[in-house]
Amino acid sequence: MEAGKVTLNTSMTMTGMAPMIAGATLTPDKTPGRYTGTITFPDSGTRQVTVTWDGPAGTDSTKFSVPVR
Ligand SMILES: [Cu+2]
Repeated sequence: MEAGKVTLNTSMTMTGMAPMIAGATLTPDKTPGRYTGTITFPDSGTRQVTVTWDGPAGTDSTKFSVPVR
């Protein structure tokens, strides 16, 4: 499947702080259907990750949580 433009956004809710937001644009890997990107987090903790894609099949997104150590 060709997903077109794929972006990844993360946010972390911390008490007493504005949400920490970080994002990246993903690029196609050698394996079809796989995308890679690099992102750096200044601290550890659980991130809410949203991946959005925009391609011939339309626009959609998915959300999940990732622990950062
Ligand atoms: Cu944080």
